Amino acid sequence: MVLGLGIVLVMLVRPLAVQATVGWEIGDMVLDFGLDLESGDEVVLVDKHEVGEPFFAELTWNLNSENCVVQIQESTGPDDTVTTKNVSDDGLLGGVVSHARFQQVEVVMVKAAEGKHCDIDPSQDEFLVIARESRAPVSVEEGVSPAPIGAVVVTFRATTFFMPKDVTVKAGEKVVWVYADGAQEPHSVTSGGCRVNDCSGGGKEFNSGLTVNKPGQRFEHVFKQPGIFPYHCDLHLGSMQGTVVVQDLQ
Ligand SMILES: [Cu+2]
Repeated sequence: MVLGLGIVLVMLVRPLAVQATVGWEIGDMVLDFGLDLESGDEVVLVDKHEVGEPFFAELTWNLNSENCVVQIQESTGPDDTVTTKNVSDDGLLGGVVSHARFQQVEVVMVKAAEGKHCDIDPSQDEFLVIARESRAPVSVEEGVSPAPIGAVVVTFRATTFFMPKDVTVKAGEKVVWVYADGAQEPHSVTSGGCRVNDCSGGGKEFNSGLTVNKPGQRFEHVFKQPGIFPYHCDLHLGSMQGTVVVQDLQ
């Protein structure tokens, strides 16, 4: 298992007020990082001057600490007035992982709340992922209306595999797998169980293919029939495995 590290793009506003962010490309905003901020500290994670214009951003995060405040500056109105907003969960991913989208983002900021210490630790499964373009689901089944809110969400990361590993849903419910890592290492969500490292014959029920490789990307599948559905990642057979248990509606 290769531990792929995303490009960490952090500009300390205080005290390094003019240090530019470097190392990322238009269209890719990747964060997988630890932060340690004292009260009043603020980190700018995206600087629009690197892009040249306001951009779309889709945020996915899991921050256990209420000491950390995520904010965006968004330009609105005909005169592009910049307003600062606290980022809060829009509920799209059922609250299992927080999610938000913004259209005209100038910068994304993480601050330590007043009088608090903001400590983000990826090894504690805390993360903030910012995709600077809309990450559409990589697979949408025919005849299924998009994105019912309340789907069961499984996140996966290069460092912590599928979380939670095993989920239980009712027939007809959707499971959404969210790439919540900055590693940009391809993964798949492929149906089928494995015997040790032999997962051959999988992919009959569902298969994302190796297309899930950007933060915020999703793969989703509606489980219509009751049953037990083991699945795995085609590239990380030994470590990335999980099971979806689908219960009858009765
Ligand atoms: Cu994988």
